[in-house]
Amino acid sequence: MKYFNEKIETMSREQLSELQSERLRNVVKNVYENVPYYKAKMDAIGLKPEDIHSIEDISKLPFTEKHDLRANYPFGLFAVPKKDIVRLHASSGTTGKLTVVGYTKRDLEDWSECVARALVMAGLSDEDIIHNAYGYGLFTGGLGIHYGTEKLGAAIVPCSTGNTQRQLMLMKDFGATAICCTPSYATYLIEEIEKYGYKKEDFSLKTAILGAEPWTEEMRKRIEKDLGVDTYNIYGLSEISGPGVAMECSEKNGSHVFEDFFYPEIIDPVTLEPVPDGVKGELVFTTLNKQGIPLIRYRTRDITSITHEKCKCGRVFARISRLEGRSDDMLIIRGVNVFPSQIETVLLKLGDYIAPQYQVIVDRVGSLDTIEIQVELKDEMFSDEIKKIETIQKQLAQDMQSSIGINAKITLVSPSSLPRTEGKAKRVIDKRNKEGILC
Ligand code: DLL
Repeated sequence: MKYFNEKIETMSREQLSELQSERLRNVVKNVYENVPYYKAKMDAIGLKPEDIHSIEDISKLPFTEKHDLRANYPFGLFAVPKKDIVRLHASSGTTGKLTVVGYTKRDLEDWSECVARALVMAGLSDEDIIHNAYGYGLFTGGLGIHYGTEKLGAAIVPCSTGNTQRQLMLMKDFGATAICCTPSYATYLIEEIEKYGYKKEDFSLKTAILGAEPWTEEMRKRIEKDLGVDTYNIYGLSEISGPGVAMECSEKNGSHVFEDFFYPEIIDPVTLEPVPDGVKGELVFTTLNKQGIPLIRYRTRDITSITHEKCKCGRVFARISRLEGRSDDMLIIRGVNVFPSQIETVLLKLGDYIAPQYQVIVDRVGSLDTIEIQVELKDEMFSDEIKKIETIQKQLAQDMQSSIGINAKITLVSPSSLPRTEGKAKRVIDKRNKEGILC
């Protein structure tokens, strides 16, 4: 099976553009008439729904931000009567109120369609058994993958998070052919496989669908080798739907955005102007078919670039590059901008010696920022002579300086000593902020 929905996924750019224009006109009219927040925002700039003729007019529309969702907590941005909402999800973030999203029956169908398309992009079909270790609950990961799998007709094992030993047993006994989880949970599973005396050959896994947090190509290589799977990057966010807003195809050269449902733009986060293809900026989405909570030009804070070049897989949809991180996760260390994913890239180049487990601690001493990177040694290195360990430490400090330009203290810690996670990893502790930014 090459496509889940060949007609849509391989339509021409012109047809797609027409569909987007028609849907944009509808969504703008809908929010103007049904969401007082949008009416007020459009009235304030003298914009009427009739001013939006085609998708090219999108830049006339105002942006929506996370704080707008919070300010309208819980249901203020919903565009349908409460009786039409059949599911609610929410994400917590690090501070403040929850961001709440509501779905109608059709929204859930569209979302499942996106996830089913995504699974097919990863080479899966109704023959597969999919072990789902994304959390079930208010987080969209678990239920999003669940219903997409059922839509595809594959079998879902709804494990959610927790009890890793039991998960391994089920994965082996049920012969799961694919796993869905965060990349950090995948690295944890690899450790646990060894710990419980299994070998990767005991499992039938061939594919891992990883996302919900930034991860690097170096991490991909590591997971593919140690788990013996082919990995695919899945992207999404609850405000827009959940997992399956964008997905990597077999070309693994960026992730296709399901543009018939979500219109992507990349803007300069300072000027708010669109940037050309290939240039990094902030990803912005307009939902084109959502009923529950349609969002206009939602600023995701995720930093990426986009290309509209035709992909060899035959899909029409534009591709976004691997996400470096969120603009709010960017650390500024003595004036140098650093994403945790850049640190990961440098660390994993010495992957023969260190495990893919690390934590970054940022602090301020006097008026100077300090950064400490704690990283675990591999088991076999731990008993090694001090001199060798010192060499690794020195090498990492030098690499951080030459690749990222930061003067970091490297602390090599013993295997399995850093906290593990079943969901999104908390890589950074920023002690400069009272509460600490966990990203
Ligand atoms: O993380 C939805 C999801 C579930 C995606 C399962 C993929 C798999 P939220 O909790 O709302 O939703 O968090 C959304 O997570 O804005 C990104 O910053 C980050 N994120 C999601 N996928 C990726 C990815 C889910 N593949 C936020 N790479 C987004 C990097 C990702 N960051």
